[in-house]
Amino acid sequence: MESTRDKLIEILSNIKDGYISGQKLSDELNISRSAIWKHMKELEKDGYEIEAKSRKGYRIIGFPEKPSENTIKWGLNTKWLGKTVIHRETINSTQILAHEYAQNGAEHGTIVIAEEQTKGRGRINRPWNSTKGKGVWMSMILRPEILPQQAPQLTLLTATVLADVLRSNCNVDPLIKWPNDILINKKKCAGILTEMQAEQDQIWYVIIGIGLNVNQDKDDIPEELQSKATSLYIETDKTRSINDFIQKILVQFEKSFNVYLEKGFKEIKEKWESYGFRIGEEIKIKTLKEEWKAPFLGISEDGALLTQSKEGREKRIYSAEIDWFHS
Ligand code: BTX
Repeated sequence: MESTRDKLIEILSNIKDGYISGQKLSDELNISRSAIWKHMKELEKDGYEIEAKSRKGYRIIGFPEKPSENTIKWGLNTKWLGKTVIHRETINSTQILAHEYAQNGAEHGTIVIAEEQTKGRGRINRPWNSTKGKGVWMSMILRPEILPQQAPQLTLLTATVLADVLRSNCNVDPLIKWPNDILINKKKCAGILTEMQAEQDQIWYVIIGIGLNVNQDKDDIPEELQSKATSLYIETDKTRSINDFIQKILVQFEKSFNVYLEKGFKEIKEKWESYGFRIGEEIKIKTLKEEWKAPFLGISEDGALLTQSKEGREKRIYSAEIDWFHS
């Protein structure tokens, strides 16, 4: 159940202009005006900035740095993405909780975020290291009206969104390693995991998980990952607001998603290719049956890697081991 404190924050957050009087708050929350005043003092202790003006009332002018449902929604400039935010301090995986919410009918655009994941996961159940408070660990629940076979396009779209946000805000040069790793200086800074529930020709829901390393320093990254993982702090020597990143990702995702629905995959594909790591270069490909070298030509509409077969014919690769760092 929502506590009085949560209701108070919600009411204050929803006042875009002006103030709300102590009397009105006390009526709405059914508590005394002195209880309201005590709550305000508690909020201030937690980093909320509250302005109290005589004869006008109260308003919030600043939120604490730490992410919460309210801090994420405060000033978030989206129409449908992030209108419902589910936030947890610690959780096994935001994907697992997002599946539960989605199965119980959570609306399109609901997001699930956590400060810390104890069982963050990557593709094929690989572990995703999610240091407490140092990164964006978020899952988005979407109910897109597209065919199940188009869902991989959403992963590629998400990769372009992350690359755009990093490039425009952090003065870095991100590249996307097919299909979905975001690299900075050849090390992985973010990963994307797309999971869905669908029937033959209908998607029930898609969950897009984003893991973005923001403020980890070298010691936060497990030793076995140090040669291949990085964070924005390691790359730029600057700590950044996690809240701010979440909002920027949500705004950019909503924009790109709308472009995708209106115009199809073409623009997203072109953008993806503009960020594609080693596109146009020769790569080493290894499938169950064979191993060969061929140029990386781009991606196809269904998200496959376009290359050439040993015989030089165009070939789509859906899964293979690729030696990205040597050719
Ligand atoms: P992936 O399978 O492409 O990458 C997983 C691999 O990446 C691991 O095997 C490991 O080598 C490496 N790795 C693990 N943790 C990190 C890290 N923090 N930074 C860089 N490399 C790492 C990528 O899967 C998809 C990751 C999605 C994570 C999000 S977080 C929110 C949501 N909840 C959840 O459980 N997963 C998603």
